[in-house]
Amino acid sequence: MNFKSVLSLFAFLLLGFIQLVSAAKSGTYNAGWKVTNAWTNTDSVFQRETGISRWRVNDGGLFYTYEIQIDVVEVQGVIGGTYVFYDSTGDSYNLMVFREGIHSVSYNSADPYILEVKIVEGYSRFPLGSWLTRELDQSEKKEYIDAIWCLRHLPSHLPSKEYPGARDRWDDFVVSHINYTNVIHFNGIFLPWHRQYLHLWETTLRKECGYKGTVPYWNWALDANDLFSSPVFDGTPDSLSGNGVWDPYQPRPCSATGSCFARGSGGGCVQTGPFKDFKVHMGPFDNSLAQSYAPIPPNAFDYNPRCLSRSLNPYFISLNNNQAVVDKMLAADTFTDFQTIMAPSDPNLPTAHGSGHGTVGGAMADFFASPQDPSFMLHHAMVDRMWALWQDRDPVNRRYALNGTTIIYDPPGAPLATLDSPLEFGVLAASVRLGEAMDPMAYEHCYVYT
Ligand SMILES: [Cu+2]
Repeated sequence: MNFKSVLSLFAFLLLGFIQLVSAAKSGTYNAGWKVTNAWTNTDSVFQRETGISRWRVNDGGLFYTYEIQIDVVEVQGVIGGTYVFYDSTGDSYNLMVFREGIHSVSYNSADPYILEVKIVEGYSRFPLGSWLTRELDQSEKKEYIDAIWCLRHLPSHLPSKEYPGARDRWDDFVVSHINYTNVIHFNGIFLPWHRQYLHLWETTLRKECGYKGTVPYWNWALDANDLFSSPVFDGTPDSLSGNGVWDPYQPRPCSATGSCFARGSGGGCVQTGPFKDFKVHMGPFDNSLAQSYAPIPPNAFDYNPRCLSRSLNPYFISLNNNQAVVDKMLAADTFTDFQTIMAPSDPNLPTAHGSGHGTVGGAMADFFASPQDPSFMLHHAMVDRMWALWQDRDPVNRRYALNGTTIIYDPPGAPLATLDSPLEFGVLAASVRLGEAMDPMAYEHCYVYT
């Protein structure tokens, strides 16, 4: 054994040792932390189970800030975990942990005494630009924006002869969505397919772009009354760019079956924010091509580079994505009632999902190629969040609740969606069973929403 291999054996043993002692256990633990400014050690059992060795709290007037020393990097084998702190009023505060060291969590509370700590294995998806719960800070927003730009600079995995429009890794996601549009919307496949798709996007950002965070979600309800001030679309460097410039000739938006709505406020190219020079490569598609049993549109993957267009449209968001709609959706008794508000099989009904696309307009309203807009994944993270929160309210009855078919608009006689229906993603990943995308904490999934 030479010196180098002795060294690597030593490193291996050391690594094994660190992993052995550094796994905290998922679960809920009594804390009973008094509000004190002095560093206070936890007892040895608490420390072993949670990885938290000491804490203190600063009373900052408006906010209390807990500083917590965490000596774990793993929660049951997954790198990263979410710690949820419950105060004595029942409010909770989340902390996502990727690294050992001192972490801080700030909040305002009528009674900041921490009663319990819950540890959840895996990642938490946080909102972008929400100030009500925890929001991404400036550097985290920049990390997400940089990570998705990174996909633009990685080569496509598709053959350029058959897919001339697929110029980079981002486009691989666009191609997958175009390919399956007629079998993954307005049906029983919709929610699980897009959950798995988000997961593939998130893991690709991590594996190929070194991204450490999660896909943020766009909390529409916070923007429903003032879309133009949305931190997601206000055009600042931390946003996902702003509105498109005014195009007087932009037609009114219409559904696939011909219902038309008020036009948006832009229609032209996005000229502000981090995506002002962003190019979309495929489409545009006529939404009427989305039909039951229809083939993929002709020349679907042709290269047609142009600017990112948008047409922010307050009409949709104010009606169908406001807090009352969110509350009603979460209070739905049955999956059918939930889907009636989120995404029923009839494309002419007002829906939260469709209205999110209509609110952004332009490329985001292109039924086939909407993942070309950087806000697509944030909108779908919110759709997924609504579904996950609704499921969590009654997991026994709702975790595997399904309805609908495997064909767009659920035409009579179409095969029903079941837990064994395959979800296909083309070049992005091998297919999975639909049942593998029903639980955010099972199979490949491991995340919670704030
Ligand atoms: Cu979609």
